[in-house]
Amino acid sequence: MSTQVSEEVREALHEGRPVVALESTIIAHGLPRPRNLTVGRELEALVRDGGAVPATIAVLDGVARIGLDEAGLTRIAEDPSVRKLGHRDLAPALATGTTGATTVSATAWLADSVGIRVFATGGLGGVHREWAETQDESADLRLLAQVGVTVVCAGVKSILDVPATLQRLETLGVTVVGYGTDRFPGFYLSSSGEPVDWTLRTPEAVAGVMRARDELGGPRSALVVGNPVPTGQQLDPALHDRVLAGGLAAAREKGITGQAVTPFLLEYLTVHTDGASLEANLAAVRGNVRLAALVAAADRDRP
Ligand code: PSU
Ligand code: MN
Repeated sequence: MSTQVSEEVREALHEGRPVVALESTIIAHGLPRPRNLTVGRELEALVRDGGAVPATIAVLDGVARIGLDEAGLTRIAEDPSVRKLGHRDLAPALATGTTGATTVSATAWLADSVGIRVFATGGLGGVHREWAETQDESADLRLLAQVGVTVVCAGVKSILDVPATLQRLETLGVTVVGYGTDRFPGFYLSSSGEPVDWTLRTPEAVAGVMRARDELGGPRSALVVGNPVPTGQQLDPALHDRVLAGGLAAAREKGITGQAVTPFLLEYLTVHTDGASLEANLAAVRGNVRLAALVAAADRDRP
């Protein structure tokens, strides 16, 4: 079969225990080696600490795996030939026996297809700042308009055009809430400065929205929970703006396009902030994974 759910995840789903999906592109293409493998393991441990079962998702030799074992996770982290797979890449990857890491769009799709309701990541893809020239908008957005998962994220990556991305999410009918904030988080920064229409303050409140959506029925779309990185752990906003401007200019100069843009900018920021952006990124992801586990547990506890 082209999709394989690990035994642990399958049993948890069957017994109605909480499961949290984790994406693998952040491991393969979003974080530097060898730290990425440590982080991959740490994120799974954080899900377990929160009382849920982690389901890291990737494609290994043409098989979509929901729940990776240690060997699978190591391969995704260490093998430089691992491809980056968006949702549209899944069928060709499966048909050709390819190994690849899944982005938010591919992970959300696969998670949803096996009944996983909660997913944690760092920051969503979105509308790129050069959209008028390149029409580069992450496939994450449109896919999130089609699956019923709850995505806990620290907003969208601040390398993007945040207001345009929020506008697209509105157009696509994707529900966006702030967790403990009335501002949309700014990934490396606690706030993007942009407002959100709804604020929720507890995992139970998020689970309540999930339940209300289930009861409403109608077209499926994701619930985006914007969970800010704690202000004490955010990247210095002035440093962020300065280095990001340099990174965008470098990407333009080098003619970096398509799937390569996001990994290029993430790495540029890590190098040119002496690793400070990486620490902020990790703090954001850890917070999201912890919250996702609590939300998944609250969702399972519902009356
Ligand atoms: N969040 C992170 N690091 C990442 C990503 C998200 O903290 O590397 C990845 C996600 O997999 C997301 C992808 O789906 O970047 C977006 O890439 P693109 O802009 O090419 O769609
Ligand atoms: Mn893109």
